[in-house]
Amino acid sequence: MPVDFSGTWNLVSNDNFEGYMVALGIDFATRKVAKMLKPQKVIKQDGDSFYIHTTSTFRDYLLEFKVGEEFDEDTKGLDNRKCKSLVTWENDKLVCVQTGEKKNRGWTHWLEGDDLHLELRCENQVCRQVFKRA
Ligand code: VLP
Repeated sequence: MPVDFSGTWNLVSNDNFEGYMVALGIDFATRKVAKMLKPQKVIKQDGDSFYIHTTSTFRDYLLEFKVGEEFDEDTKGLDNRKCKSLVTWENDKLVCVQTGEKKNRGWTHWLEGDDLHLELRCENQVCRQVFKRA
């Protein structure tokens, strides 16, 4: 296990979340609410098994997967699409490719100092989020 992402993490910055949401086709009213949120992530990691629960006052989203095993993802409560998702290690970075209707969709998590980073990608948009331990 290269790194351990386990913990409770609070969002502290969220660059271009708007562009990412537009790329996902999230409607204006939902974007208006969503961009005010300060989501928390609870990550439980047991080797290559992950539980990532993103919670907020508005919606929450649970993702469970094993690194290297493709799974069917239903982004219910987000953009409500289905995709085939695969998470792999790229050195100490956790990289997810979400294959489906949207081109170039995926995300990358990594640790930098005491911070958790998340890059969310969709089409030509990149959102960069930083979290600190709660
Ligand atoms: C949809 C886009 C906001 C905005 C509307 C609802 C859940 C990596 C990965 C694990 C994500 C988070 C994606 C957020 C996309 C919002 C509700 C916000 C709270 O995280 O940690 O799934 O994909």
